[in-house]
Amino acid sequence: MPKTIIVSNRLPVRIQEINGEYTLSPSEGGLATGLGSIYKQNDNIWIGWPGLEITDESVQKKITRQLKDQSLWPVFLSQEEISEYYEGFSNEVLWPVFHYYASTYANYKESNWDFYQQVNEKFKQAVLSVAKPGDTIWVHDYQLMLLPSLIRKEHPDLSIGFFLHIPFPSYEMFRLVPWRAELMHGLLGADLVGFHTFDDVRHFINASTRILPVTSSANIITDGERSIVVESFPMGIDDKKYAALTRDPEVKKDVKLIHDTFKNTKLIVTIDRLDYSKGILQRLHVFEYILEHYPEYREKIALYMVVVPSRDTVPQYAHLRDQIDKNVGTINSVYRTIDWVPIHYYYRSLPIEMLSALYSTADVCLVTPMRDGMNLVSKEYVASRVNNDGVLILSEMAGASKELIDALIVNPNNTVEVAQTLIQAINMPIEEQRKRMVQMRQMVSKFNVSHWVKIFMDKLNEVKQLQRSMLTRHVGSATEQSIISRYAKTQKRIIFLDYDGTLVDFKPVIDQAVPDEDLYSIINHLTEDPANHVVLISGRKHDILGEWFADYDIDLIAEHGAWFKKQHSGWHKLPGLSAQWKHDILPVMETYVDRTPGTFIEEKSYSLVWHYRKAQKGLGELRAGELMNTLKYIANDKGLQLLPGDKVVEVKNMEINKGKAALTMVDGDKYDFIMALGDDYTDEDIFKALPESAITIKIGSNLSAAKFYLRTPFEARRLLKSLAENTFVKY
Ligand code: GDG
Repeated sequence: MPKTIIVSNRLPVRIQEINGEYTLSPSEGGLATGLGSIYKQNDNIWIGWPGLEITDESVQKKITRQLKDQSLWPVFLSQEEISEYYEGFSNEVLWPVFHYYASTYANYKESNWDFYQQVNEKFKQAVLSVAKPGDTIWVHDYQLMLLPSLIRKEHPDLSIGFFLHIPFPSYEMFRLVPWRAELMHGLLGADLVGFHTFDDVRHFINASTRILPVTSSANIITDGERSIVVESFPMGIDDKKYAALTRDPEVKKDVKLIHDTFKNTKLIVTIDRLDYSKGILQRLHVFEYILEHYPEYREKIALYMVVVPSRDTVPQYAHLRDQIDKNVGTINSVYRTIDWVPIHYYYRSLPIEMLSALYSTADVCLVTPMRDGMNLVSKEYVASRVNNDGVLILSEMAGASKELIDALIVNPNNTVEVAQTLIQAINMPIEEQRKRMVQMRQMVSKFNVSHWVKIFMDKLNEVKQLQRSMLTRHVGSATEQSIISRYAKTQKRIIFLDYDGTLVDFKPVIDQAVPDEDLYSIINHLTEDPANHVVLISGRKHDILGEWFADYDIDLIAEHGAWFKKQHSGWHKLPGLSAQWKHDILPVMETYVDRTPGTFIEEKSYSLVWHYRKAQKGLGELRAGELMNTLKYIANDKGLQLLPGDKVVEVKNMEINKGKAALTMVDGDKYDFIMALGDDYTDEDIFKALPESAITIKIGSNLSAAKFYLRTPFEARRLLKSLAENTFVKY
């Protein structure tokens, strides 16, 4: 039975060594809870580092056995690997860059990168040792960005999902990483790449198309033949667990203790891992600002600050810890009184019961990271407010702010704004608290962690099925044989061929894409058979097509169907067309040429085309969108059609359409073999217009209304050659 393999840097267990014996206890992290429903089922497995260095092989074996009983599979790492791959590359390169701290904290060390690759390889080996065809792999987070491609290389058909728990930065940040192309390539080995927010999705798609030769359309990245779907899946928490905790006797005891201690003070709670991205120092500054500028709040408020030890072997984290100690000490020494301490600071991990007691008693939860992928603390606070009171202040830089819109949203860099918001929170009337909290609780409950797991896995299955159904459409040797045998049995055939991108590759300068000897010989071979009627149907200008193909036994349709030319006779155009509209459209297009270096206008009899193939990457697409928007209304009024093509925007008369043009050729005549090859948007009209029995083939991409696809003009020519070899009608 196919299984699911979860892969993350850490396994969801804590291992403790007591007198040579190892005990395993489950970790309480959100990921462990959320995925618990999956990895404990069937033969599913979770692969990861167990969290401590174990060098002795016999101990490794013993622990492996213990873990196996819990569906866990260890990847043992040496101290050197941990410090170079995890502390070095993951936490001193990726973490700062992805949290917009590149200039302050990123340290691009070659040896860190070497170890990052080496450890990703090690994880690959672990995956390969358990993966079977048909399995689904779900890779988590920034420590394993190379893994999807490493696995894909060995098992091209596996279903691979990747989820990034931290933000994906804008291209301008990501490009700073010396190994950005390798990292991006690593991720694109996945079928589905998930992020917490839509902003991350946008940044990722943008970075991918700038760094690698891939294209994107909406949320799909096309890398050669593969389509990778990119989507946001905001992670949730186990809300019921937090609500249930509030009824736990242990928690109730802690709640009473907190109430007694903070009888006459409003309690503000903050909980974070030790990290510069969490804005802990900035938050202390806000608190100090209030005590200084609003003395009436002294002795009326208290900050309960829990900082969970994390990564303090990394120098920047040790330094941050010292800074926090110092600032808390200064504030407390300046403002404390005999029976009031402004800041209650704990540098340790608290038992979950105490955490729950704090969540359920705090009047305000202050969550002000400078950047955060999601931030689960904010959701845990909401889930713990079973009486629907309490106020959440949330940084707009946390992914959670996109969902918890009823929180008081602040910019964490704005000390005065955060201070005033804190005062607003302390004084918020209970009705308003309830109104906001009810909305937020509904949100946290509906989009909980099981929902997150479900929608990610459902989407991954859907993507895989979509890819499979597309793969079956590639003209492989079996399909080619069946097309040839149909061809050989038929007696009256019509073959529509688009030109650019179908028979010849695109060239930076359009007039360079001239037909070559090989192409002429293919046409000659095809047309030698009197049963074949070959039609070249292109968006090119009619005079150019005439120049190239007038001497051949083929019909020509130029400018998307504005002009027709039967073999060896003259051109005639579609009746009733007017080009008056050009006077209005041309000046608008010219302003885009003036503003966008590398672009130009091509004028055809009944269309105007703005080309941006040589424009700055990204700018061309942006301006194309703008141009389409600008022309939208005027085009409608004038009966024109706007066509976004391959690095072009074309405006033409509505009546002109390759599909209609192709149909006029087919109608009336009884063809028993109809085939069409095309590569772009305008060819879709042909694919849709032709009868169901037609063989329609898209060149270059598998997203199309066509029945089949081929990868390149080279493959298209090869198919035509094979057909031409069967060129004489078999009676
Ligand atoms: C990364 C991303 C994203 C905290 N103190 C104690 C304790 N905790 C638990 C909290 C919460 C978790 O730790 C922290 O989760 P966050 O989401 O706030 O932050 P990161 O650790 O940075 O997580 C983040 C997340 O991945 C998930 O995708 O949201 O943006 O940076 O669950 O409850 N737990 C206990 N005692 C403590 O003292 N027991």
